[in-house]
Amino acid sequence: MSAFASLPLDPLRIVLDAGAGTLTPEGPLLTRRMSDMTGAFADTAAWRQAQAAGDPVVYTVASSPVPEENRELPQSITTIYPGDCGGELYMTKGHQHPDAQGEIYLGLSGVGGLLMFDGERSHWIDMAPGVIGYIPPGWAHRSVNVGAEPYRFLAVYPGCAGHDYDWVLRNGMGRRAMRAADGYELVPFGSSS
Ligand code: M6P
Ligand code: ZN
Repeated sequence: MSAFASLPLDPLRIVLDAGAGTLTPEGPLLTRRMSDMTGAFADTAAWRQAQAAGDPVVYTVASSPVPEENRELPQSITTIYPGDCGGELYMTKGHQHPDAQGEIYLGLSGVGGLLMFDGERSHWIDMAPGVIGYIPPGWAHRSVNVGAEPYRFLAVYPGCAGHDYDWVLRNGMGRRAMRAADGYELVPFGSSS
């Protein structure tokens, strides 16, 4: 259970600032550094080196106060910074919903990709401001910054969905997004070149 007020929440007016990447009123703010990305990047030597060289922030997640509770509909803004680790573009850890539920992402600024994997098939959606990426139930999802500016998107998801990170560590994501001369290149998950 979350630390928030008893259910149901009262109606709420929430202001989205796409430039600042904030939702007001604010809920929890999560900061994920390189050291929080265990098992995510293929090149573990580059991953260790990045931790030693300042442990940079890879992405942040700013949430509204709507709690992750059954029947609620939480929202968050994720900001993924530009960069790569051993050529693999900065990305979220990625997760599967233990309670198979859909989710939508809306691109706010920068350019990115929404990588989905159902255990057999992978699917990539190019994301930009104004693009909605729909994640159907049963598809694990990871977001990637493919540009030179921060990539930022709004997520809206059922509060009962949950986050299973081990699923991604066990099953992978089907493909990896690598830096390429003309932006990015998707390669098989087992390969990093
Ligand atoms: C989006 C939503 C959140 C998620 C966040 C970061 O904002 O899907 O539920 O937490 O992205 O992704 P991850 O949890 O995989 O690090
Ligand atoms: Zn999700």
